[in-house]
Amino acid sequence: MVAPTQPSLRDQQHPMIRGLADRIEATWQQYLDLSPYRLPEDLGYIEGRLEGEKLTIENQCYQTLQFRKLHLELARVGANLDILHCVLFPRPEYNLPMFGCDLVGGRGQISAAIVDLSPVTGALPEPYTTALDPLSAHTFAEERDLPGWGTIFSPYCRFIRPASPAEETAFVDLIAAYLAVHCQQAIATPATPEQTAAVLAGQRHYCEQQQKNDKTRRVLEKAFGDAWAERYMTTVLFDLPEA
Ligand code: 18B
Repeated sequence: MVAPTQPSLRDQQHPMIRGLADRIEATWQQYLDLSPYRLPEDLGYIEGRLEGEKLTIENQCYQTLQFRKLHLELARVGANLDILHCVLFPRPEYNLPMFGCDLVGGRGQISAAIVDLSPVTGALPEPYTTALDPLSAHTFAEERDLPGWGTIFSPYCRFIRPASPAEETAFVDLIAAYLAVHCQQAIATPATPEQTAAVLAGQRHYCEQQQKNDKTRRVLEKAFGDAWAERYMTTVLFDLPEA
């Protein structure tokens, strides 16, 4: 056995990304019983080049009883672009929403911070909305508009450009609160095998919409080429569950 390389990328990343990565892991550890999840051999730690700059990607994946895949990805392009991407894919026997968040920044400024719990069959369950309602009172100076493909997001989706370190901290707290609500609900939700087909169809739609994010695709295409970007988006970032 070769010892896994220690995650080191986050030590170089924007403090908001570092802080959120630590909070996500702590929240997972607090609520869930994590088992390892194997990514395709060559896709755990990746290095490429984007316009002469080094692109580094570090993936961390787990699974649990309720989740097929918990994915935390840190990426850095040279010193210019820092990314945190996190998605939780429920097993289709559990009718749970998709947790997703993305932080994108460069040159010391986070430009995009987004979090959502996106339902895949109808609306978010009532215990979710009851827990999330009080969180919507917190406002931020710069709210951003969702792109056209963002029809998958719930009314609780938040998309901002943080205006200060205080807003960065507040948004990390908000993301951690969404994640804690989700973990608590997930471990309290029984399996509903009769809804598996509907959940699968909803997750497939979610992934297909996310694959339309041209900004993500462009970064990957420029560093690794079109075919690699397509493979990465469809097998690591937003893999469609098998029917
Ligand atoms: N994403 N993001 O994860 N993306 O993965 N992301 C950008 O300031 C990457 C998710 C989302 O306005 C930008 O405009 C790369 C999840 C939305 O058109 C860049 C990876 C969600 C936008 C990247 C990555 C999500 C967005 C532009 C793989 C939500 C705005 C930054 C490591 C749950 C899109 C900016 C728009 C933006 C790149 C959302 C560069 C490479 C899970 C809505």
